[in-house]
Amino acid sequence: NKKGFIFDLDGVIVDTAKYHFLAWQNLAKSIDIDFTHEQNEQLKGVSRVKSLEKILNWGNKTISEELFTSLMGKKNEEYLSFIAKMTDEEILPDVPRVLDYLIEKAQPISLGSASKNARPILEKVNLLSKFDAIVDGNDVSKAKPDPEVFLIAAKHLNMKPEDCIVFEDSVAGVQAANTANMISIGIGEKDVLHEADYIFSDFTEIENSFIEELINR
Ligand code: B16
Ligand code: MG
Repeated sequence: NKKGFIFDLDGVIVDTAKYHFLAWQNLAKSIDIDFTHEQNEQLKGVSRVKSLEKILNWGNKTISEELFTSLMGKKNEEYLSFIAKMTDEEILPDVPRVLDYLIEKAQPISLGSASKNARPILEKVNLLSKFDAIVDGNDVSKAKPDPEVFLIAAKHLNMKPEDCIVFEDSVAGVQAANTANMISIGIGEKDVLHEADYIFSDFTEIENSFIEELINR
């Protein structure tokens, strides 16, 4: 038995949301916009362009295209400077255990992330080699909740969408998985991710016996 296992990156494999937050906060400050932790929550799973559009909207600001492009570049530069210092200690609890169990059971594994920085991050935390396919922000034209990223991942794994299982921490990502006709597993809070087929706080709650059930579904 084989299933396609698809993992989101930020908030599922590593907690890079804190770095996105710092970089967006500094950017907002530089153009006199207040940016809160609650607002940052709403940027989870949202692409870089869409995130900046939202921040400008919240701050009631319109800016020139040139400034928009330069702010995006600055945000990413600062974000990359945080990423550069990452180590495998920043992998979220029990993620390696689940990945290794899937590898032991010869299950195909893909990344399905909105981030354009997915590869360097996986390299930094030494997980790149565990994936059979990487689908990220460089491969898609439509952002989550559009199912494109997960459908491309299924194709790369040679699996039918209904035989794929998605791990996601964002509402948009859970919706994308559901629309793709995949099994959605929310990683995070029950009241936020209630649309998911299954919800866990983190991977420490996901036992190998549950993975085994998913494989044999
Ligand atoms: P980048 P995911 C998403 O990654 C993040 O959750 C989101 O906050 C970020 O804006 C987006 O990637 C784009 O990231 O600026 O690195 O291209 O959760 O889909 O893995
Ligand atoms: Mg995420």
